[in-house]
Amino acid sequence: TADRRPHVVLIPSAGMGHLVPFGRLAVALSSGHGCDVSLVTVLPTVSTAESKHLEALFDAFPAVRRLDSQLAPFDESEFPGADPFFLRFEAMRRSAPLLGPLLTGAGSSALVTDIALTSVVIPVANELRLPCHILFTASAAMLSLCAYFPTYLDAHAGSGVGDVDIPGVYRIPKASIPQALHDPNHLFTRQFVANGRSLTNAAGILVNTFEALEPEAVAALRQGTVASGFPPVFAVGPLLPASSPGVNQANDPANYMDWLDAQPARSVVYVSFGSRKAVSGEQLRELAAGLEASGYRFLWVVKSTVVDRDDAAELSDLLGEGFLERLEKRGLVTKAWVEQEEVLKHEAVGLFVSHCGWNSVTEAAASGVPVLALPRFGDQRVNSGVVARAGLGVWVDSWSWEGEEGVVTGGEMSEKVKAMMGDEAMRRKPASLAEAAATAVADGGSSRRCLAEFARLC
Ligand code: BUP
Repeated sequence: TADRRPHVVLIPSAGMGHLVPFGRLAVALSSGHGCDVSLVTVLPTVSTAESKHLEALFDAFPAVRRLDSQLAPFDESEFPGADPFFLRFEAMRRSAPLLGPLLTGAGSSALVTDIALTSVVIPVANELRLPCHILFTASAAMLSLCAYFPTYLDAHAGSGVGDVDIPGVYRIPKASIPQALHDPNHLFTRQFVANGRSLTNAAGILVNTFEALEPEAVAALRQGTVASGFPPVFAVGPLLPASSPGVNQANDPANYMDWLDAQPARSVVYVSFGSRKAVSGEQLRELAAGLEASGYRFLWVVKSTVVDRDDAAELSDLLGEGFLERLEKRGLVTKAWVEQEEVLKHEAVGLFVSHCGWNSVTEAAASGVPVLALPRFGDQRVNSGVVARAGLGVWVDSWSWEGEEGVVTGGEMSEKVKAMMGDEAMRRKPASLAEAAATAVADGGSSRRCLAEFARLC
């Protein structure tokens, strides 16, 4: 009936990069679009950051219901040495049949699942006669790669992965294709291809981007140029932070906001490489040297392990003898969680040295802060390409990063930081992207209209 309130069940996978946008979508749908919303959780989470985030989210937004799901037994030793987040994806994929009874009990009217679970959740949804949508938490460029890659593999069987020219989008150079995808037997590749093939069976695809940031990819996906029969694409980004104290874990042991308040406008370089995976000790020390030599102030979030629970290393050991003492007045280094959105919106911040996880890119765009891209793996090189193409920042694509050719040296780093911090003109394009982002999510804007249109389908 017309007055029925839709009940949308969101099924994220693992890792902050996936959980953060799902939480934002949950809040947007429940507070702005008249939906009842449930979020499926699998406990314990892989990282501490995820469990804190969930706790704070449910606390601050009681309208978002929590639906606890279980994992079927799964022998992880099948995949020795695999990334713990990929292993969790696999465990969740194998547990998809358990979702049936859970969803029936919850009385849902539509599902939104993560790309990592797509090919296993769609059959469950079909059985229950529920529309199954996807929230793609990475870029539209990655979505187009995901949609096109199975076709590419079929056409290049046995010849290895080279440059991938995505119809209607652009050519992704071989070096930017996520490393795992060069190995057809890699756990991630098997999941990626299965999910890519199933995309056309989804009811719709939400993607956390906006038209001004990725015009080519959004248009090509919508026109069916990337894959024919592609479902409707809703560019709903940048998904806004669920702004409520605590939701982003506002435990500020380093007092970084006070520290930022005391710095002059646009004087601070913010450095963060996301919530997961360590950079090598050698690279951390080169970065430290680069920041020191640049002469600029900096706020640096250091993560040195794949999963935060394992992170016991001392900063002084990671960054080299005497670094913290020498730079005490100029830089703040923390291993704690910071509220990145707030940091990027702070007027003291003039540059973001980033691994280019997609959430970080959208947050930089929304804040108008130029990005110096230091991608490491996964989709980060593709995202860095988006950053460069959109004029959001600079990517030296010959810089290797944890790759065969070694590390980016302190000298290279400091030169780029100085060039970018010293160039006023560099801020113009990011500022105009921030305006475009604000327009897109405001009343009548493209992202806001897409989300409303999507909510009507639920
Ligand atoms: Br670290 C850190 N505070 O201290 P990405 C991260 N974040 O708010 P990732 C903080 O976590 P994947 C911190 O703002 C972003 O929303 C940050 O997502 C937030 O990178 C999110 O940028 C991190 O996509 O995830 O963590 O590497 O590999 O899945 O992209």
